[in-house]
Amino acid sequence: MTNAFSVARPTGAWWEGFRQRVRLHVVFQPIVDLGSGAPIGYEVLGRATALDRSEDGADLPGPAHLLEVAYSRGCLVELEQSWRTLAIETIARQRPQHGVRYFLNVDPRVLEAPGFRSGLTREILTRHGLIPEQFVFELTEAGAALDTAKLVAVVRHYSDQGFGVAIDDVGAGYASLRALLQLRPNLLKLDRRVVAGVSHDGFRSALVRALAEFADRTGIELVAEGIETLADLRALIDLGVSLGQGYLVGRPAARPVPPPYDRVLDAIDAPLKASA
Ligand SMILES: [Ca+2]
Repeated sequence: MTNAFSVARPTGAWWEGFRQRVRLHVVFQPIVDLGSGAPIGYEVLGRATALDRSEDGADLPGPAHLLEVAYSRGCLVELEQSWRTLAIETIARQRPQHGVRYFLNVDPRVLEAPGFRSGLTREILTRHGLIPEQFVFELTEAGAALDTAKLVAVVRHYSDQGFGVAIDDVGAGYASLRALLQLRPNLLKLDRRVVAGVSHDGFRSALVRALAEFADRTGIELVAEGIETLADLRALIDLGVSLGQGYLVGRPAARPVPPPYDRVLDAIDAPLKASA
């Protein structure tokens, strides 16, 4: 397999130019226990803002697109590490809440990149008095580009160090079911495109119920992503999905703060609240 980095590596000048024009930062989106509202963790999302918008003329592409650009320029490791370091520094400053985990997105292709150094994240954590057990790596869809043996190695690489591992965007890509069988992750994140409309689509709700049962039997945690309506939230609780994330649950914020989820629970019918 050809390695894009070996060709693109000399374009490190692109990265320097990028860093001069762009401010990188991170935001935190809560993941809650849908029944009680207790936050079990926060997904850390990378963001980028053009420093001089007039010069740029247009908004920067979203994080996923930016990662693709960085990959094509041979700078995936640099971008991932920058966001990850920012995340860890921000978490360390906040004094992490007890029992709360931080979910970091990882593009599995970084492990194949020449600039990648094993154990770096752990070193940064140690420097800040944090431990791997407080963190979960979400393997993104880009992992489909790697073969399964390599993905299994990625999972082992992280779980051997004590990190949790989640498969991200389950249901969005064709490789997900196969990946699920072979990777044996700690956690599944159900893609928003599967979740949206679960309240009024019997086909969809049957699939979610089956996955919730699967998660229950295997001891895997299941998080529904992209919860945006009360009807879908109500349906998810009814289907046995215990954890969730989305604009209705809590919006991304500059700091990891518990969302006002009580108000959302209050909006759910009282009989259902009692049964949940
Ligand atoms: Ca994610």
